[in-house]
Amino acid sequence: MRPRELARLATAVENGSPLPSDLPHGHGLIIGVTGPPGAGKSTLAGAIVNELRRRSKTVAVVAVDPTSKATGGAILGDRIRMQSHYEDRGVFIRSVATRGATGGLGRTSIGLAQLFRGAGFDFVIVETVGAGQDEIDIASSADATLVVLVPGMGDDVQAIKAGIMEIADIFVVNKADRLGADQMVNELEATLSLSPEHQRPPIFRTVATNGTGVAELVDVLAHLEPRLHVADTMKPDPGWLIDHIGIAVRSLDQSLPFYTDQMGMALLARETVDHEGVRVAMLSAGPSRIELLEPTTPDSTIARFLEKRGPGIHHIAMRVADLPAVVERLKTAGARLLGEPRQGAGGHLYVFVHPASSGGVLWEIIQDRGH
Ligand SMILES: Nc1nc2c(ncn2[C@@H]2O[C@H](COP(=O)(O)OP(=O)(O)OP(=O)(O)O)[C@@H](O)[C@H]2O)c(=O)[nH]1
Ligand SMILES: [Mg+2]
Repeated sequence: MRPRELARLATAVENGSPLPSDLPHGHGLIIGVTGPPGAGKSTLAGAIVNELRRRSKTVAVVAVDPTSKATGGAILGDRIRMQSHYEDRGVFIRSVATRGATGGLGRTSIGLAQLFRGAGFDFVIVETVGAGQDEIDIASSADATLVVLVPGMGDDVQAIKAGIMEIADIFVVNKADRLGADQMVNELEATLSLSPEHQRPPIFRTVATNGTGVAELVDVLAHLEPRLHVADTMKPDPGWLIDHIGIAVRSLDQSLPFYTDQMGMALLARETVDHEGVRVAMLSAGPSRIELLEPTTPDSTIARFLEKRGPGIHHIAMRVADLPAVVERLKTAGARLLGEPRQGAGGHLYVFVHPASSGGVLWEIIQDRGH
């Protein structure tokens, strides 16, 4: 994509337009960079860009500037351009001002990040200030979030802890050239020591202004695995999420130990749905769930399924952002729906699609609550 075309699309996203429907997902990684004002986030972003370019990686930067679009973007742009990326096609910088954004800063920056990832950049860095809802939203859409702290904010660590500790995948103590860097690292380590070892984010020290420590940080970024995103919130053709997979079993008691004891999945609920002639066990599976279904009457749907096809996957339930739109497309394509969308016990809309239309699996499509 040409820079001018990309800039035009970015402006459209900032103004609330959905992403182009033919935009590919892209292979790149989205990296959130957040922390208190003045921590050196922009300088660090610039240093990371330098290091990534040195490794021949392309990178886009989204900077959320709460104060002024003109100066914020210019500052970040200058930091990076100063370091000789002016006219570099492998770098693309966009700043978002609070006032320019429609539908929330978080949403806008996520949309921009997805746009740049779709445009093919290897990395997309999203800079935001603080630990508010926007940062949490961005963190949940990013493949990793760097939290940038600086020496001398000891007491602040306690204060910011609540919001920021959960979203940090990597801590960076920047301005390590200043007094108190060791103490800052120690305090962080002390705070983190409360959580299990394998869940503790690594801590890096950097001097963003001269690039010290940045290569080590980028080593980690370069080896990140893309995260499975729960919500690609700005996908026009809604990002979908498997809500649960329904599995027909002859006996819950015999089947459950595999899931709970051996797989180590949490049993969320067990219930009997009399009017459907089924006993259900819900298990947690990350953002999704596994639903085990055991028939209680010989004429129930599950009993008949077992008779015909034996134990196994009975249905897949998918959550979508815009159920009416999906139903519309299914109908237009002549898919076989089992009735019209109806309301479930929780008030949500859902519809079933016959296996004949889906390649052999019964699909349950559910309207996502968040929309
Ligand atoms: N001594 C020292 N100064 C630094 C370092 N990194 C950044 N700075 C300086 O800190 C100041 C703030 O840097 P920025 O990169 O603008 O910080 P920021 O976190 O992006 O700031 P906001 O976007 O306004 O929240 C600038 O004057 C930088 O030159 C560092 O590692 N050491
Ligand atoms: Mg900044």
